[in-house]
Amino acid sequence: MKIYIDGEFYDKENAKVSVFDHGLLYGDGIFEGIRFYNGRVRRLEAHIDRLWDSAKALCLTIPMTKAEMTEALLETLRVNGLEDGYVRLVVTRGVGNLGLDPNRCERASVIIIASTISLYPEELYQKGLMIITCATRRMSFAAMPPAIKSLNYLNNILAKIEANQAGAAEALMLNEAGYIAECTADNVFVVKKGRIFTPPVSAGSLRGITRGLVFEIAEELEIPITEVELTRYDVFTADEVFLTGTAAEVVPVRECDTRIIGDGKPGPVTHRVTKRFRELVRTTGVPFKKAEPALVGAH
Ligand code: PXG
Repeated sequence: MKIYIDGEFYDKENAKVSVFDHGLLYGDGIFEGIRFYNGRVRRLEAHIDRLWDSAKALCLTIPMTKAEMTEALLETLRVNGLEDGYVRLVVTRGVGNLGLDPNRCERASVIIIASTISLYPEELYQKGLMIITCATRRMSFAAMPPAIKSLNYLNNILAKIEANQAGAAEALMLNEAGYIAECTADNVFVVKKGRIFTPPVSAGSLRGITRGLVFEIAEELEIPITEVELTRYDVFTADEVFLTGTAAEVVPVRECDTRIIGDGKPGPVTHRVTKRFRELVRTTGVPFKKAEPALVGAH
């Protein structure tokens, strides 16, 4: 495994950051979790744009251009020789001193880690997840906008601990008004009478890249899709519920807070969306392999 740090590649054992990095000391930094399938990076441009938006919101200067970041990411995939997997882009505030002032950090650090990922076994995609509503509320956007994909995930981790304690796969997080925000690393979708509903990002969620893909797929398949405030009642009484995320992809929910969703089996809308999702990710996206020199110009 070769890990990119600030323009150099390091073996796993030697890939290290300073204990004075504010990413470690204060969670001051941002990241993206990106999937690649069949030698193609899924929605790379959208991930790079979201990284830059997170940086803008935090007054964090990324020390390279979007084109340079894209090339560094593709090069990391090439040197690691993977076809399918997960790549983590991290930008930390960089090395500073003890004291939270970001002005003391001279230069942000860029880290790129390519690996493999498998969140849930295939069985759960067939059967659906059991989830719970947790007591931990999604943090208010007035305090820390959940749209910033920051290195501070403690709000989500507190929720995940509740899910673990309940033996659930995920935790449904509500906002302070009691409306559904999202799960700990996934956006939430509800299907009722053939229509798809999902909370607006302003309810307290990340603007998920997979979420965006579901909007495109729904439009293509002519399934009506609407952003609307949702409550637990809407989840309990839904025909189908599914979650989306880079890691989870599109995953059905079977049960929430002991209520069985629909007839307890992943429904037809979830099936159609999942099928199209799986086709799209294998055939679209940014290819990262260089053509074999002998083949260049062969056709
Ligand atoms: N909400 C939150 C809070 C997330 O962290 C999503 C929704 C789904 O967004 P995307 O863009 O992935 O469709 C996320 C995504 C990890 C990991 O390693 C976390 C995410 C994605 C990939 C890996 O924990 N979070």
